[in-house]
Amino acid sequence: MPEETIKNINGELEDYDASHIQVLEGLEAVRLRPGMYIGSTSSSGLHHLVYEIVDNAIDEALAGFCDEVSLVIHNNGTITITDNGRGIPVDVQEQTGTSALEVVFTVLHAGGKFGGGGYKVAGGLHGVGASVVNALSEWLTVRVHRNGQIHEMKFSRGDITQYITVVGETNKSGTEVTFKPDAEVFDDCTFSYEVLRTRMREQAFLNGGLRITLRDEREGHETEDSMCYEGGIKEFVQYITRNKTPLHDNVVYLSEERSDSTAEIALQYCGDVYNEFLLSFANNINTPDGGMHETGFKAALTRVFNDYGKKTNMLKGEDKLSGEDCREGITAIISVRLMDAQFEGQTKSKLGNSEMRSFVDSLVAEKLSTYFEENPSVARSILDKAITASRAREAARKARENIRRKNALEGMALPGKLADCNEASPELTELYIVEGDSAGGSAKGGRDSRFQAILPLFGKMLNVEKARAAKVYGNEKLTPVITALGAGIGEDFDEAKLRYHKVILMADADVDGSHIRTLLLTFFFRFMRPLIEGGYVYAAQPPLFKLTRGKTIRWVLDEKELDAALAEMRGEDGKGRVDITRNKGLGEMDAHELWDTTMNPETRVLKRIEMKDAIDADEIFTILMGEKVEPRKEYIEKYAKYAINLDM
Ligand code: TSJ
Repeated sequence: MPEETIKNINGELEDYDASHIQVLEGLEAVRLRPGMYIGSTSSSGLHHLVYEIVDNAIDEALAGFCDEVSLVIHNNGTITITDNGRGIPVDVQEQTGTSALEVVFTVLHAGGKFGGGGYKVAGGLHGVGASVVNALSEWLTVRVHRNGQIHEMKFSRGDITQYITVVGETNKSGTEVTFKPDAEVFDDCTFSYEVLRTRMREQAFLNGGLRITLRDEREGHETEDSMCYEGGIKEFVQYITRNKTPLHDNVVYLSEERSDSTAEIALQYCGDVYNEFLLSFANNINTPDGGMHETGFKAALTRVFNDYGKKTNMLKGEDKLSGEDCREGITAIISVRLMDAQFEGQTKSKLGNSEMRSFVDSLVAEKLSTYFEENPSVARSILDKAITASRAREAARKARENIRRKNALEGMALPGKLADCNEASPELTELYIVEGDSAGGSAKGGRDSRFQAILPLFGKMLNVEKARAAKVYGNEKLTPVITALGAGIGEDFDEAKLRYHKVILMADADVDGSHIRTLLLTFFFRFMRPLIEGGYVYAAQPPLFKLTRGKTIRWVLDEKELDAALAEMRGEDGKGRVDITRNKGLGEMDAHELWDTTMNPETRVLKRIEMKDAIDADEIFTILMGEKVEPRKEYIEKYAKYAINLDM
């Protein structure tokens, strides 16, 4: 706890003018509906607090006044973020009667509204500002090193508990913020080092030359990472393709600066990759739904490829490459900075500023064609790949046509192995995808056939990594999944045609089971991405342990619940003999047990698969199945205890 030198708040409040009282109401609104400001009060919201503060420090770096940001997770539930910038101004301004420091922490949407254009680009959580963090913190302390003095101000749940006070002398400049997220607001106040490291690494890549240091001081977790990438997004691309096989050694880098905006693009093609990996950012904020900058990039890329192909006679006559052909195997990062960024869509994750489309379009059109002229061998291998992609896509289209025709003839034949449910509305139905015969049998016996359908998987799994769409259609294991879901695949995928709104992967809790999950997730990620983005995919959680005492059997989900369950079963004297067996496969449960533990909506635990899980699966997949041997060896050595079997 901070030592609280609380000034006479009541006395001060009497002097407050009307606008000040509104300020207080403003932060009250944040506490009433935190989700409106930080998305949620779960772990994601908690970490947003950190990003919001860090974004302010990064803005100072963007303005050219700071080159180091540090984060320290302390042992007492607090976190400190420090920069070596100019320090937030602490002097009272005549017009407002307050200081920038006070405004930053007490006024909603304060970012960029002070300091005479001090903030060139508005970053942060789409501009909600440090005041939101303040409102949602049990306490927050800010120390500003400026003009030889250390100025300190303190708050509790958004209220000022100590006005700006000089607490010491200094020969440095910068801003230091420490806060303790409010346990009354957040479900869980534990910072995740991994989550913060991933985000900070991304920010270090996006702001080349900026050093971001992250330190964990929590007992038993002591660790530190210091990240600084002089190469910026160029190094970001290298980092993403590190386990793949690049078609060309050097990452292509294109950039342009205008008076009030900048755009930079880094890209590389890999021979052993058939999907596209496009990451875009506006003012350092990820735009997963793309927007104008992405649209401009894609349009120009396709045009440059076709123009170059025609000019060099690699493309003949009427041959034309589609946008997707041109992006097969690409890893690209687009980062733009602009004033008044407009974020659109439900999740505010799409850039709406239309001037960015023409800006990025002309940048790519001009500089990529120059690059191709100057590096003809690189251009040739990239274009070759796009032309191959185009042929494969044509073959896939024909295969799809065939399936469609066949379906029309047979009246949309469902796979023979599918045990369908009676209910027809997809909102109410669930498809369990189960590996293997015996588990499939138990699942069929245990299910509620009114709304639960079972699809057992048979046959050899296809290596999706090396396969193009055309092959996926013919695969004996995946075709039933495609037809059972009924929504098509690839560019044809139509969410509206989905036959089940819950797709539940049920596999054993062993190596093979985890393989099947990785594989199916990779397949969904690459060929039915909206299925994952729409939140339709779940993993069933079969219990890991079986406890037996005499005739009493109890199933336990995981290690966390094991001790409590054991104690309960041993009885009051604690002497009862309880046998623990690790549940190896779904087949070890009979139909009743499977229903009770894993399939009954009243008692089961489902894990919803998020994009992150799919991306992880995809990465593991690339490592296991890709053409590079070294990362595979590393992975296997690292996870040797799971005894991965590579001949799946
Ligand atoms: F706001 C905050 F608390 F989230 C925060 C702000 C947290 C951290 C870690 C750093 C910062 C911050 C703010 N670092 N640097 C600045 N810079 C200014 O606020 C600043 C300084 C000088 C001038 C000027 O015009 O002289 C203008 C600005 C905006």
